[in-house]
Parts: sequence; C-alpha cells; structure tokens
Amino acid sequence: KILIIGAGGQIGSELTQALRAKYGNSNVIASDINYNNVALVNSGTFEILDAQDYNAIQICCKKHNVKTIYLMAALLSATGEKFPIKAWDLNTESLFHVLNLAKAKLIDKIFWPSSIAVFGPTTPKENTPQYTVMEPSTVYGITKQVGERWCEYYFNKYGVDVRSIRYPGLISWKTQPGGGTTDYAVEIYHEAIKHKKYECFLSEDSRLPMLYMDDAIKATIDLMDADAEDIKIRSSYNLAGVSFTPKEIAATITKHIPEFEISYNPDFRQQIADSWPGSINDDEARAQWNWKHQYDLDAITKDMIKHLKA
Ligand code: VAH
Repeated sequence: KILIIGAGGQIGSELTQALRAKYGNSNVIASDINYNNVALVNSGTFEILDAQDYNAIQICCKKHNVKTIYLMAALLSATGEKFPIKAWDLNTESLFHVLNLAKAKLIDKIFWPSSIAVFGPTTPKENTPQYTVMEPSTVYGITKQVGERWCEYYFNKYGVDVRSIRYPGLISWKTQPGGGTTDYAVEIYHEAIKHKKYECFLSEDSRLPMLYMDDAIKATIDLMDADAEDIKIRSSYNLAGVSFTPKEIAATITKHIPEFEISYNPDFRQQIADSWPGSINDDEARAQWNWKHQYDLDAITKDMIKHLKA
C-alpha cells in the first residue's frame, strides 16, 4: 500500500488522486495533520498523521501494510522565513522518520520532494546545472539541501530506495497553494477571473522556473516507476518546464481576459525569488528516465482559465 504524508497540500492532493487512479483507491492512504481538505478526507482512506511523530507513522504503516511513502508535508519558502525553527523541525524530522523506517526495512520505497530553492544567490542563474554551487539563503532551501544530502547518504550507506525531484514553482487549479514564493503564478489566475486585476508581490521581470502540476505529477510517478538501476542520482533531480516573468504570464492571461490589469508591489518574497535561478537544466532527468514536460505557458493559461471559469 502507498501512504501520502501531507496529502492535503498543493502537490499531495493531486498526487493522491493520480495514485488512486493508477493503483486503486483502497491501495492509497492519504494523511495530513488536520481535516482541512474536506474533499480529500471524503475521497478515500484518510488518517490524521503528524509527520514529526515517528511512532504515529510507524503505527500507520503497520496498520495499512504500507510499503511506499510519498512525504509531501513541509513548510514552504515564504512561511519558512516567518517560522524558521518550525520549518527546520518539520522539514527535517519528517524526512529522518521516513528514511529510518526504510532503513529498518518497514517500508521499501520513498518519494521526497526537493526544490529549486536548494540553489542560492551564488548559483549560476540561467540553465542551472544538476551539479553546481548551492548556498540557499532561505530556511526552506537549507532544509532541502540538507535533505538531499541525507537521502543520498541513506541510499549509499543503507540501500534505502529514496527518489527525489527538485520541483520548480508549481501551477495548479485544484488546490490553493500555501506559503510559497512562486504562488503568485497561481493567485494571478484566481484574481484575473474574479476581479480582472492582480497586484503581484514580485517585480514584473522576476523570471522563475515553473511547471504545470499535470507535468509534475507525471514526472513524480515516472520517477517512482523507473527501474532502480536507471536512477543514477539519489540526491535530487533537476526538473525544468517553463520559465517566465509576471509580465509574461499576465500577457497570456490578457489574451483570454482583455480587460485584465496587473500591478506590482514587491514584498519580502522578492529577495527569495531573486536568490533562485531563472531557468533550469534537466538533461539528467531527460536522459535517465525520459522526462519531458508537455505544458508551455500558453497551454497552462488556457487550462487554468478553463477550469477556474467552470
Ligand atoms: C515555494 N512553491 O515557492 C515552493 C517551491 C520553488 C518554489 O519550493 O516555496
């Protein structure tokens, strides 16, 4: 059976749906720290589970005969800057618990998300390579960098089959994201449809790597389905989709909503965005488990507006 920890979140909720469609509803257990995502709670087996509680995770795995865990619980970049110790504790303790369950042979396989947030101001900004300088300047980025090192260590030292992707900013319509710096690229669609205007918390030329959620979910499942010997990287894979600025995404929205207006009022999230790459090189993912993104920016805007207008 599969357990998703943090199933109520932006990625977790879509991952749960996709995994249930692929493996059958009864083989996928969703869990989160609260019942907030009511649709998720009512969509199949659901458990309240604290990602920082090793015993609770162990009991849940034994109760449901869980062999694969997707650990999707974390505090993201913006929230992490407001609550640094909470972000450090949650993001790192949860990973250690899951890695140790695999080391103890209670579970066989782990997915753990990293992020382009592992890169920092000294990282080459364009076409950022898989192997490069990384001095993350956010707590969230630090937790992802240290998490990648531990994933690789547990694979090399204990043979733990942990797999990871450095997600870019993710865009989806099913679940509102929470606490990310890239979330402007989701909010903008909701605001454009509701109010035909949006005040962006990043400057107009802030270029960031982004990926549509459908592509991100496909990549995640493809990576977990790949043969272990095809996976040469056990820290975390770079993954690229589209890179764009707030000005560019606004222009694609205006094609659908001519009267849409964007204004800019950068806040504390601007320096987080400025510390991240503008574009990512994902040659290794493409070569090792034939990753390829489908959605370009126009396709993303078309799909987002279609679903949000409905
Ligand atoms: C964030 N959406 O903004 C997340 C992600 C690369 C960005 O890690 O914090």
